[in-house]
Amino acid sequence: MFCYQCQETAKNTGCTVKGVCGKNEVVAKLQDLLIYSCKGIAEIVVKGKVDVTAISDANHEVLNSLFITITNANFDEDAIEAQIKKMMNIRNGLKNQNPAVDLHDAATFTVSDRDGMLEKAASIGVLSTENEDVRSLRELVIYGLKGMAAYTHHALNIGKENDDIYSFIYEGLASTLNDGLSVDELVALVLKTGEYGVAAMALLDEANTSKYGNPEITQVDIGVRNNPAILISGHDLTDLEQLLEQTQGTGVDVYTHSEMLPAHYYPFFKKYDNFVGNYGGSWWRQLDEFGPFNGPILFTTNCIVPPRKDDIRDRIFTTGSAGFPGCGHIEADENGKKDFSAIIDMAKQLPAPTEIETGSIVGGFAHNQVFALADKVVDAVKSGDIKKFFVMAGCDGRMRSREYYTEFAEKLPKDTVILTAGCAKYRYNKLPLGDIGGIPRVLDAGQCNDSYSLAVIALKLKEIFELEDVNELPIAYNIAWYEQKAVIVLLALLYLGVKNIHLGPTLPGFLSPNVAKVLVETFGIAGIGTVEDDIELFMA
Ligand code: SF4
Ligand code: SF3
Repeated sequence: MFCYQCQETAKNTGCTVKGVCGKNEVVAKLQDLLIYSCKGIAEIVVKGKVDVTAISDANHEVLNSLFITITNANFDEDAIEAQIKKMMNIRNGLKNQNPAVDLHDAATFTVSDRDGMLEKAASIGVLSTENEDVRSLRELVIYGLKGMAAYTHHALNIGKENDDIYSFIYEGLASTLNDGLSVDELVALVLKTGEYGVAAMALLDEANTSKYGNPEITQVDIGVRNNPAILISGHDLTDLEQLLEQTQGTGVDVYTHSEMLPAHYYPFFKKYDNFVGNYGGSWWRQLDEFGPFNGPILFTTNCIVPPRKDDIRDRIFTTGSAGFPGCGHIEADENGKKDFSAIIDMAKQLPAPTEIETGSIVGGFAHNQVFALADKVVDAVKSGDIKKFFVMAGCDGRMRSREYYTEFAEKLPKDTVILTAGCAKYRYNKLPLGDIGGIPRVLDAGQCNDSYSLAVIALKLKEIFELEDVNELPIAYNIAWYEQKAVIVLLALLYLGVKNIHLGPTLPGFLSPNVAKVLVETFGIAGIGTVEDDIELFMA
């Protein structure tokens, strides 16, 4: 196996024996082949000039397949094998209807069983692209597409689609098979991926806010009540909605975990009185925190940490693109309805959660809420009460070096405000950082996709302050990344013209020295240093 798609990749060069995430060789290879089958479908669509509005099944399953391969989303060999077979059927059907000449092997290969899949996978993985710069750029596009697919999939679950995004996903996937593209053309493709990343995040924002209302300032309880309960993790709000509907009147409470926390900020979910609060911290603490939670846990997406067999595995369920062998998986019916009764029945048999912390956290500062406070914010900037904003969005992870972000938040001057989104927030969202004239010093917009809100806020401030360039604003970007959704967030920011983004705790292992150089020279991308040096640099 070879995988270097996430921040925790072994030695920052690549996992080759087993993933640091827990992904084994079989899963890694099957995921490679799943991506390869998506590339084959894309080749047929692009070369055959297929109308994407006529192939919704392919569109949806390509999203699902890309999502399955995101770090910590799906570890289930059987589920991935079944998905490969599904994609090959879709591919063969498309090929029959849209004959095109000169198709790449990805569009024509055949395998019939697991052994054949693993044998095929060995020759089509990341390392099959020999030139390290081409490989780096191709993978940068693929990882961006994975993040884009995840966000587009959530929007789809709410019934919102954008055919231009599908067209671009096919274009991007197919381009990674094209040996005729120059490095410059691949760099342009990377930026175009960012452009569609903006479109995907805008689509999801529209889907979420049209269905669930605009996030608003909310105090979220982090303690517990004395009822049996279900913990819901991941990013999919439609799963949460269905779970809340089905738990009404059962005596079972629902708590959010990790990236599901921002659901509390939406007006829609406030009507459920069994929607209690948030339990625990970010994803990588789950093996310690799921024990005392006592009840079942539902993963709607990443990040799953492989659970011990004898301990919490029986209480873990997955749905959607997520999966883990031996855990119950809840499938949707043809109308998207999911039956969570098995989880609810299990919850009723188990004790209430054990309290691991008390108090509350505040959030809900997505674009609409911040616009409502715009006068206050602008006044604070003009008076000098707020000197600088720090966008500290992205992912959290288990590396010790991420303590940097907690320390950075603690040591920032008191006249600065952190704008956050994604699970990166857990490094500082429970610190007593105070407020500036009633504006909290940590403004949480929501999930990682709500980084879109932070970009919208920046563009609005640029307009209010009548600036030419978004980089003239007193906003610094110190972003933490882990998986591929952070890659699309980064590419989206680059597309919007944001310069001098600092990315940590390490620069991606998949950036070759030459590609890293392009990003540094063109966009001012930099890594992180020490807290003191970085604060000095940012405040200068
Ligand atoms: Fe390694 Fe990350 Fe790939 Fe897992 S997802 S195998 S940790 S690079
Ligand atoms: Fe976190 Fe996995 Fe990326 Fe949506 S839950 S941000 S790491």
